[in-house]
Amino acid sequence: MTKVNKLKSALILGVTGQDGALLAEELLSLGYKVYGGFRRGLSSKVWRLEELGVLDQLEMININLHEPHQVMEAITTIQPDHIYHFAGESFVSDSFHQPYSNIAANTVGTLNVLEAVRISAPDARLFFASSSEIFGGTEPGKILTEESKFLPSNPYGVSKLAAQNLVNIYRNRFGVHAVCGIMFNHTGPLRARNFVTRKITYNLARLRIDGGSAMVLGNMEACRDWGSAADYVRSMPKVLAVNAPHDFIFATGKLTSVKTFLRLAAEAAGFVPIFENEGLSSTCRDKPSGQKLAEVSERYFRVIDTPPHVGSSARLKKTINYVGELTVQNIAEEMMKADLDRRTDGRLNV
Ligand code: G4F
Repeated sequence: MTKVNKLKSALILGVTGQDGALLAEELLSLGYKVYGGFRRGLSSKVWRLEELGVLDQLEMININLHEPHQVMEAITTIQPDHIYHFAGESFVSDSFHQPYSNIAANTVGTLNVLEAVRISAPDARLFFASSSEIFGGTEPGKILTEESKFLPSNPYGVSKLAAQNLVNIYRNRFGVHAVCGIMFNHTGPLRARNFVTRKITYNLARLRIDGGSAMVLGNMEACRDWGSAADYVRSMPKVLAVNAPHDFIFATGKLTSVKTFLRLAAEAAGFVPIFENEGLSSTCRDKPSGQKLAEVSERYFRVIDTPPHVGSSARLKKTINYVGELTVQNIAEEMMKADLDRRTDGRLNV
């Protein structure tokens, strides 16, 4: 690891994921020396960094957040000005099957980062990616704010809330400059395929170009406040530049159903989607060809699905003048284009 003194430096934990890769690109464009933390063997896939053309500009560091000494050593050596912590488990429904690893990755991992900052890089500024899952089923029908009650409804939400509480304690008790971004669902072309938006665009590209069987979804009526990962990530360095650390909701305030996202993406792929039947019998077809695009199976329904909720980014707007640029329709179109291009180029494993 080489420390370059004249540049501002940033360490991104979880650099191979959607947000990590986008932020790496953003920070490089802002002139930062960027260290990319990744966990070898678990999330060492670098396709996003390659697609963005930034991999060779990063200094990649293997850091297992479960190992306090590794975290401490990396942070002590690099002495980053900024640390962005995205590493951990992010697939909500897995957290019911692997609650221990969820809590270990998301809560204990964050504790190890906080301890390393407190002890060996007390001047570093830390951004922690928390989640709207900390709200669970709280205050139905209301627009959620940073002051809303936290009531997680799955182990993932609990792991993020515990980590967020730790961040708050380190900020208030030890003076660590730490910010939590309470991230509502955000997506874009670099989303992993297990999340529903990318599952949809990946499969629509397959159906458009190669044909084959319809994709199988869970609850098409489920709704989320979907924002643009690129919009959110671009504002993170601005949030860290603010001298008073705080927690901030990143949200659009608008709900969209899985069905609507499917319709927008299918239209962007050149289909004319029509929906038939209800519930488990729901299907989506292309009207002119009759090709079946999607059907529903109980297999993808969740034991407990977090109810729809929307967030207010008023604090973010007020503090850094945040304005999201992309609508859900823009996002669906961008994702669809990326997946059609990848399939045309034979890049299917991303
Ligand atoms: O895309 P999803 O898996 O994302 P989910 O559960 O909202 O979690 C994401 O957002 C959270 C923040 O709000 C993050 F904390 C978390 O790390 C992650 O980034 O599911 C979205 C909705 C759910 O209601 C789900 O039940 O889509 C519904 N859905 C319907 N069919 C499906 C499917 N989800 C998936 N993954 N696959 C389906 O076939």
